[in-house]
Amino acid sequence: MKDHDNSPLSDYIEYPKDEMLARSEDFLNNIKRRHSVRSFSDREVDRAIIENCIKAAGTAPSGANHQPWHFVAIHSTDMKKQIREQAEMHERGFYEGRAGEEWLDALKDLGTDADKPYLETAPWLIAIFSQKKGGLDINDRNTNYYVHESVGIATGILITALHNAGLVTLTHTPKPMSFLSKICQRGDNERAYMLLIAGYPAEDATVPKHAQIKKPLDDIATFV
Ligand code: IYR
Repeated sequence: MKDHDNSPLSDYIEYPKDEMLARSEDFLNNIKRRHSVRSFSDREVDRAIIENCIKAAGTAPSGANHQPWHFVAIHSTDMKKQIREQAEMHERGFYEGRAGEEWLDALKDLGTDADKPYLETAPWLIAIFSQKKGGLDINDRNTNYYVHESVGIATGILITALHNAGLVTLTHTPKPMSFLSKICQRGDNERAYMLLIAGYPAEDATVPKHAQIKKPLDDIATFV
């Protein structure tokens, strides 16, 4: 790569080793408090907070830096109502048979069902779309690469940013999700990837015990 195509890494911060360890511990302790929450308060959350979290998601690495994502931040009562109606309709089909016995068994400790009142209660729903074609310019229609990976990373950063701001989230993937494209009026180039619910937790919010069991390091990592 030509030198003049790069600029110095001027915003890197090197922390002293002990501070680095302390920061890694602090982050771990903080992110351990992230839970998927299924009962939301209707308290309002400023749009500026959601904007910052989406901007944070937009810094994610992506294939060829095409940034193959679009976030629709939904505050509209009418759109939330439509989304709830459609999601519950599909989820009823899922829970009443389409899921199959093994899948329903895997979900039983989470206590989920087809009722999704939080889709209307929470102040914000963020519909995440992946883009088949794109590029740096909004009008580009070049091939996108590693779309699923890229949008997954951006979504992870979004969830982390929302948690860091002091909000709770739920990742929701109604099946099928194509109704989201229609309600959000997204074109053929985009595919619904996930719906994030974001807001304050309800005062009586709970977290399933099952969801709090995280695999120990030895089960998730190998150091060689
Ligand atoms: N989409 C359904 C079912 C569901 C599936 C999985 I995998 C989960 O981890 C949780 C729920 C729902 O939202 O209820």
